[in-house]
Amino acid sequence: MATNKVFLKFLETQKICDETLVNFIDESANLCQPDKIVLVDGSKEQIEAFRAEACATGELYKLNQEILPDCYYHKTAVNDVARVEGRTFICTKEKSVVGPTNNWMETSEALALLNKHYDGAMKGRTMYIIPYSMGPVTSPYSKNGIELSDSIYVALNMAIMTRVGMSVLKNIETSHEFVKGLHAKADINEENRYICHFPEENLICSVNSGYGGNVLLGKKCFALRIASYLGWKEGWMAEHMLILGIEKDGVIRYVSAAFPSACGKTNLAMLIPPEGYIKDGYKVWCVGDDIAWLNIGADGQLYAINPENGFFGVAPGTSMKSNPNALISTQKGTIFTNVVLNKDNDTVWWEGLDKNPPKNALDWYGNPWNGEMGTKGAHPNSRFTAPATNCPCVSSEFEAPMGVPISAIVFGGRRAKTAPLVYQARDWNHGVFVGATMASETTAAAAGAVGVIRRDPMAMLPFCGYNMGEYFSHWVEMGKKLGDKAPKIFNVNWFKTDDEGNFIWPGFGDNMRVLDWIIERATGKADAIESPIGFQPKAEDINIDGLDISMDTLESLLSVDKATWAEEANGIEEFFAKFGDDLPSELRAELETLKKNVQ
Ligand code: GTP
Ligand code: SPV
Ligand code: MN
Repeated sequence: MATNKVFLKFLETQKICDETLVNFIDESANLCQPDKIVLVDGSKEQIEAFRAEACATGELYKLNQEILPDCYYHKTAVNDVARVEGRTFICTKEKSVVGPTNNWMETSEALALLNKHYDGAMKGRTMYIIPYSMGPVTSPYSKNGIELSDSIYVALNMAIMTRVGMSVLKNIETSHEFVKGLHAKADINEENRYICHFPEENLICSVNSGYGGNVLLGKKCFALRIASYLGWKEGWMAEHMLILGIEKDGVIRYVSAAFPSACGKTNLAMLIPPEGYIKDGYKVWCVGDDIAWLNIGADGQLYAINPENGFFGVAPGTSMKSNPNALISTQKGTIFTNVVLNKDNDTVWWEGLDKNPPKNALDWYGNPWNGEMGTKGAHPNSRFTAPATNCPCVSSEFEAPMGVPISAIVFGGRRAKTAPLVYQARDWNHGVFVGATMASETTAAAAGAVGVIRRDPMAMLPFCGYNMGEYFSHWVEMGKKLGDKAPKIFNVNWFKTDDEGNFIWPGFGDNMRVLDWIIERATGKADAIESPIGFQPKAEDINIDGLDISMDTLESLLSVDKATWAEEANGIEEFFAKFGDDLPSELRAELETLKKNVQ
């Protein structure tokens, strides 16, 4: 109580008086009872002090500062290494608001339950007040958040992933708008873990976790679940999409792409084109690797901003070969979570980094480990938190307040068989259908079984903050507003496998070959043939120069098997049935067309 009063006085001296803000801090502190309250001002000095403190308590481990300057290592609890979809809730007054794909709790019931877990949860701990902006502080599309957290790891991660500091507090003093977030680690008990979103109250509550997507509340909780709801109400869209610029002949065109978690967004966003393409002057610029906020600009086109300021990327598989831009981004100012710690030189390692695993290391459990043990050293969902400005191919438009104009939207997932390498939707509504019927094999990014096919519309199944049927309608409405200025919509699949289960398409940098066709189509330059599921390239229109792939293999990558797609249509029909009358008639009509086309 006393701490609280002192802190509120301090806020007053800083001219921070927004009533909602002061009450939120006051009430949360009264409830959680921290010993100390600290305002995160975003200054270099404070970050440095936090790092030192976190190292002193063992929450962070300082890595070799000569090899990895300003880099630190962190390990989460063994039961707390991924998002927990089963314990993620959208809380509203009426259940109908959240629809059939979300876990629901009634607002006041959820608050009562959470309050029990928050009660005294910060005793003996420090509560960090983290003012952050999703999007460049000067952008009219950006939004403010305040996260109260008792984790110094969260404070340090938020300072990489978002724009943190006093300018945000000043913004709140004038706009009086912000999303409230309260996070308490409590005792990391998974039975009592709750990630709750209250879109009607602009509130996020997280308890009993210390892992990434569950606790960095600006990311999935705000920038997708709460923001998708706000976008629905306000006429814009928050999507699980990377944003990249493709430079060709001195012109840069922008593409946004939605793939489910751990399905290749970070990799595509930082792609390095194959040699022949580089010679021809192609270059890829990264605007964002995970989330896009899409608004219709004054000229009627769709514009994207990346609300984030860093990358929370999957470590395993990241190498100088697969994604040099991502790896270089992690060489300074980065926090590594649940990777291997090399005790010989205080550096980090993970599966797929190189062929030289350390000899004397600790695995992600913290147990002695070396590459000969036959077990995995890094958790498959181990991550790096790296500043976006580290990225060698970061776009010059990264801070652009109005964002970048989008020429094409791409959907995709992990499908071993059904989906071809690429196809284009016939028009916007067909594109919405293509996104709405996306399916993918599950990955380690969420707790639960891996490799199971599930429908994941627009890669938003775990992230849509309201009824997904309404969400589909919102997409249809956005298309009406965009009219002939709407981006063209495509679907890709890098993950088709042969009978032995090997990926057929080389992927990574070679995905440029597919993006090339997409851009040509989006700008009306390339030809296409009509297939039962949409437009497709002629095999000779995908450049395979320098690839170890035959024309026959390429044709099989592009092939669409009617019988398989007839089965797919049945699966879609079953999935759509979930939404009852909330499914827009436009999508029902598209399903009928598909069924006819694959007969
Ligand atoms: P989130 O951060 O969870 O949203 O993941 P993401 O979509 O950004 O996925 P990311 O780019 O981190 O890739 C995840 C995994 O997919 C890594 O193991 C990559 O090596 C692998 N991957 C990415 N692109 C390709 C590709 O083109 N082909 C193949 N075969 N694998 C890929
Ligand atoms: C994802 O799972 O899609 C991620 C990682 O980007 S997390 O921030 O944990 O959601
Ligand atoms: Mn993601």
